Amino acid sequence: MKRSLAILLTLMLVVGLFAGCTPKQEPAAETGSAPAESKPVEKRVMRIGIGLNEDHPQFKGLEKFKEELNSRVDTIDVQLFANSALGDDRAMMEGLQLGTQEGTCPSTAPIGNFVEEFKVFDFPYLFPNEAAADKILDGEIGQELLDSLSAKGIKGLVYWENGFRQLTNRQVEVKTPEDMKGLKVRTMENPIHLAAFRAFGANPTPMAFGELFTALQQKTVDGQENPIATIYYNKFYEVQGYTTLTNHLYSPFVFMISQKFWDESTPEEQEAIMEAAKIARDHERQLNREANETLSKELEANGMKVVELTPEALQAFQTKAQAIYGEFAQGKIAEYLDRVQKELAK
Ligand code: KDG
Repeated sequence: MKRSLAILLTLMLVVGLFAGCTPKQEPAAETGSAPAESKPVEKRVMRIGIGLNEDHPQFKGLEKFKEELNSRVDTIDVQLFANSALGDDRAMMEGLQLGTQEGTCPSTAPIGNFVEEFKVFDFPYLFPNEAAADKILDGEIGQELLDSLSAKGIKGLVYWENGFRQLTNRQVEVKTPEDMKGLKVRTMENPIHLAAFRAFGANPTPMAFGELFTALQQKTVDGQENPIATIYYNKFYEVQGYTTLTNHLYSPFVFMISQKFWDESTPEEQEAIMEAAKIARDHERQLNREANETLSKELEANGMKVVELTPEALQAFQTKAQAIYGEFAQGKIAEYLDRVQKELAK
């Protein structure tokens, strides 16, 4: 009797113990299905690479993107790579197509090698100011072009800003196109840029951004052209003597990810990616505009001479630029150019 009472008490104790250890379960859904097991969240990696360095507003924009995305979803692990660590603009776009990386933010210049119509943004002196550029890029024309990337395996999210490009060189105080005669200038890999610099009188050569500083240092090229923020943050003043404020081209960035990554994202993730990309765009544009406005003085403080063009000299550059429009405004590019110019004229 005593023994069976002991067994009974032990059994009650064991059952009681187990009941205490079992995690509380939510009541099963009304459909009667089993309660969902809590699995650790599996994160997908989103590797984003750029050519510029960590000090540049572009990288700050990517950090903002990461922060905003993380605050919305916890399923994406954003990893950032600066300084062409994943390759140059063109190689990184190919990386999106091949699936070796998920995101990048190139200038529009190399994008024309993937989708011809993008070359509409490469005509010098097209946009008069940033506000006009924002209107076109964030409007219908900009969106159509972003959408055209999907056929190439790329999801164009939004436009960020590289900005108005300026000429730098080692040895000549360039005040007019005549001063550029024979100057060996690195440009991005784009036929319209090359033609524009030939029209200005220079001897242009395309080169990946990652090779540029060394090429300037070793005098393989005499000069290059980029917005003030890049000239400053990449310390081109260490190897260049002059900046001429030519403002010859407004250069947009396109923040893009692989179409595959986008398609594999849930609607909630897609919404979060778009929201974060837009917040980061506004942040990046603001930082970049501040940098482009204020850093000329810093270039001078670092020993560079910054040259402002007279209205006549600016006109001379614009006239030479205009002369190449006809050669490149063909087919679809011409259609887009016409639409952009009409929109700008409004
Ligand atoms: O991260 C962007 C850079 O890779 C590149 O687009 C910068 O304007 C640029 C250039 O001159 O190559």
